[in-house]
Order: sequence, then structure tokens, then C-alpha cells
Amino acid sequence: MLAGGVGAARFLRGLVQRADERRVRVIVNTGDDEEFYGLHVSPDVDTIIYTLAGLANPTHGWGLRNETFNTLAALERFYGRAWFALGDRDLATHIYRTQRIRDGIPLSRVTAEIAARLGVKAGVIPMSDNRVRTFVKLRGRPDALPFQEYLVHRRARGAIERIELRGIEAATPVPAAIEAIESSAAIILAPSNPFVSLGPILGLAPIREALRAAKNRVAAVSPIVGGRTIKGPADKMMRGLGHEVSPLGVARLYADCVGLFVLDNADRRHIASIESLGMRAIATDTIMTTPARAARLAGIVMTALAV
Ligand code: FO1
Repeated sequence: MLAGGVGAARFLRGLVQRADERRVRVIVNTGDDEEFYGLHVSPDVDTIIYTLAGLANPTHGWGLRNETFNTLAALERFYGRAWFALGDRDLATHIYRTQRIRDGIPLSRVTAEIAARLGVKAGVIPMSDNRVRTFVKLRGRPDALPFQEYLVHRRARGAIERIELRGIEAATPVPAAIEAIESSAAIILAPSNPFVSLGPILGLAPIREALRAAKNRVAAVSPIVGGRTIKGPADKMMRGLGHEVSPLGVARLYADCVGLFVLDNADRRHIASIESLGMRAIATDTIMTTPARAARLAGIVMTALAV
């Protein structure tokens, strides 16, 4: 599976009820990674790991459940008001990750260590060990903003002019990501933001090429339902960047590398136009309000891919 954060984690929670978790591999976006308080934060990687470990915060989707924020409050004495909340126990993950990276261990290996310590059986593979940083250029502002600054600090306000994936040209995928695509019977693009969650993963040329070669085994689930996103700013981004805010608009972005497009029943009318892009399209209930609904959706996607 190719994954961003919370939307992808919801789907994954269903997938591991329908597939043996030990055979699942998740290629995760790292364009959102940022440094706070000298610590390497990898939000999408942690969201996936915490979800699979059954430790994720059920309200937010990110961070840990039953978390406390005493250290953050103490840090505010030195740094001023904290707009990015790292919980007390979440800090342990960040201290470990940062120390290992400082010791020269690649992010992919550190991620595997963290996942294993938390009892995760699936393979969690950050897309690259090289630094790729997502920036958002807003209309009327001279400089592009680092992604977390845009999403969390400014609450995704402002009209989007451009997304920059800094470092993408020089970055190479983690070899295990390519191997996973080449050897998997089914590859699923999660219902994540096509620009800032899946965009960085698909922006790595060898990953996109591997997906193109596997097109008949690749499915994508639409993050747009009835003209909007369930969570996050994907709809605003599509509009701002001049794309149609519909499953068809998303399918156009994936036309070269996706063989099956899964959209919500509410958007059935787009099936024919999506199929004219050269992929199959099926409509079903894609709203994952419960783990059982996520499992049902995962089952439908896998059956349609003939797994
Ligand atoms: N999102 C927020 O809206 N506010 C936060 O304070 C916040 C803290 C945070 C800490 C660790 C982590 O792994 C994720 C965190 N997120 C927070 C979520 C995250 O920044 C975004 O949801 C993703 O980057 C988007 O995929």
C-alpha cells in the first residue's frame, strides 16, 4: 500500500483484518517530516505505526492514545507557545529516531526498529532515506511554507498556488519499496491527499515506473467523496491547483499507473469518464467510520483486483 497519514491508516486498519498483516507492506510519505525541538518528526510514518500497533489516538488519528503533554508545557518555557503537539510518550519515539539517525542509521532501518518494538508485523517502509520536504506556496505570500507550518500552524488557510517537493529530484526510493511493488499481488493507493501525501511517493521516478509496469495490479481509492475530502485539505488543493474536485480529477492524476479506481457510490456518475482514461472503475461505500466498514472496503478492493 502507498500511504499518507490518517486516511491511509483508517484504510489499513481494515486491510489487516482481511489480509495477513505479515504480508502487508506500507510505503509511507516522508515529505511531511519536520524538525521540532531538535527532534526528527515523521508524522505519516508514526501514524501508520501507531495505528497498526493499536496505539493511535482515536480522536485525532495521529499521536498516541491516553497521551499527556507535560514535557511540551515545560518546553514552552524555552521555546514559546507550541503549535505542534508532541506528547510525553510520543517524545520517546522521537528521541530514539533522532538519536539513531544522528548515529548514521538510515530512516528506513530506524522505522523498522520502531515498528518491531511496538509489535507491528507489517513492513513499514518510508519512501526514501533522503530528505524530501513538502512546501506550500500560498497566493499573496512571498515564500512557500513548510508543510507542517501550513497545515497545523496556519490550519490550511489561504489559497494554494503551488506545491513544492524540495529534494525530490535527488532522492532515491528505499529499495524495499520497489521490491514491494514488484512482488505484490495487489498494490493499493490509499485514499490520501494526491498532492502532499501520495504526490511525494509518486514523485520518486523509480516508484512511478514500477507502478506503471504493475498497472493491472494497482488500485486507488478516491479521497474525494461528493466534491469534498473527508479529512484534510485535498479538495482545496485540487481547486487551487486547477483540477476538477471529483474522483475523475483524482483519477486523471493517476491514469498512467492505476488499473482500478474505487470511488464512492455518491460519485457513480463519474464511472464512464474514469474508464475512458484507460482504467476500470467501481463504486462502493468508501466512508470508513468504523473498522468494520474499512475492512469491508479493503475486501472489495482486493476482490476487484482478484486477490
Ligand atoms: N496535527 C495537528 O493538527 N496538530 C498537532 O499538534 C500535531 C502534532 C503531531 C505530532 C506527531 C505526529 O506524528 C503528528 C502530529 N500531527 C499534528 C499530525 C500531522 O502533522 C499531520 O496530520 C500529517 O502531517 C498529515 O498527514
